[in-house]
Amino acid sequence: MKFAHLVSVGLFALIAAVSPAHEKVYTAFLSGPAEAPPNDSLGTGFATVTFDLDLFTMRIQANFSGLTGNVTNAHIHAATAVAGVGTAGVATQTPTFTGFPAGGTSGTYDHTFDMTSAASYNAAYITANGGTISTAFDAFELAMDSGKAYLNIHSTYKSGGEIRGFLTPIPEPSAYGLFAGVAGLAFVISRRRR
Ligand SMILES: [Cu+2]
Repeated sequence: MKFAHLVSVGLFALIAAVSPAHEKVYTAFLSGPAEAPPNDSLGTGFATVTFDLDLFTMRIQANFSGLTGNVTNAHIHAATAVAGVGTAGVATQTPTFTGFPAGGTSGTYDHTFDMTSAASYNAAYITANGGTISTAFDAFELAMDSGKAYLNIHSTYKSGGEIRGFLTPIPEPSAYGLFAGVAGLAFVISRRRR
């Protein structure tokens, strides 16, 4: 085996060892004008949702501030008919995410849900999407991938939702970039050794 081959095999092994779990990440900015119908809330928020498709978990990280009303509940609605607009029923745990900060106008949240548990879904969502947790998760993932799911924070000011945002997928780190880098390094090493 040539030295350059050894280097590339070693780098590939290193990349495999350090590459993250099989994750999909989605983010959303939350606001009143993004609600349906839009409202005049000056509150804002940001949410990050991470699926771990090896562990079948969903981590929800959110922060929000400046709401007009006090938070009553929060969850993800899906799937709207068209990406980025309209309304849909609740897909995730009802009436609200476990431990979501209620009663105030600001807060932070970080919780990981077991998506193999029926409790992580709205029961009606499972029923409407194939009747099993597996089919419900597939439908939910598709809705998230296609921009048809939104995180909604309800409050005493707007019971239908004071701030919300449609979750959109964050592109995964480019595997091609890593491959190109390794191939380029191997090429340079092989030339230097000629
Ligand atoms: Cu809601």
